[in-house]
Amino acid sequence: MVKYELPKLPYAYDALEPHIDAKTMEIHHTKHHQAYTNGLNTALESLSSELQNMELTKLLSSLDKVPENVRGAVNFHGGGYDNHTLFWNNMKPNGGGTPGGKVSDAIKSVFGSFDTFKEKFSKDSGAIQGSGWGWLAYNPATKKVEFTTMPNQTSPRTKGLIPLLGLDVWEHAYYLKYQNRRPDYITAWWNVVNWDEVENRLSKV
Ligand code: MN3
Repeated sequence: MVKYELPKLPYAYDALEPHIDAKTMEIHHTKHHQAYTNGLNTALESLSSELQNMELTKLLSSLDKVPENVRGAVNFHGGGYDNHTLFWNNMKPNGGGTPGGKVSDAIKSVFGSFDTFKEKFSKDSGAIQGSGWGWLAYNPATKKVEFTTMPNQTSPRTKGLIPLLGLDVWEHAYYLKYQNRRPDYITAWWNVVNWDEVENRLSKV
């Protein structure tokens, strides 16, 4: 059976300063993401070998095939594993700005303008009650991008969507630096968005 391992960060813990502080990054990666990794490995132990060997992205979009007694654990820890792997890579030092290429076109065709999209993404992610994520995702059914929020660690893949850009708004992602000021964290986060990675993901759908 595949044993998932905590992926390495593509940059140093302090690389996203001052927008996201080093201590938050270190704890988020070595404690939280590690916990989802461990939880996923434990959940997989009770699955059939067919499901154990399925790619995680496929497994998350096929949760109906997972026995009910372990489905919640796969949804939570598998989603947490995949979401955070995406998250680290959709940030980079000196990121931000506006996207170009296909991402820009896709956003404008749905939201009208990048600014309208950014405002909606920020506002609706900020309004998530409790823990969750804001996502820009590609919908293969409509062949368009869309914005969606997801609760806790539930992956957009569970709705048949392909995640392009995710924002973790769990308190563990910002509390040390921003305390209760989630909107300030979101405003700062736009400065580290890695649009090249988003373009890369969209080009593969
Ligand atoms: Mn997190």
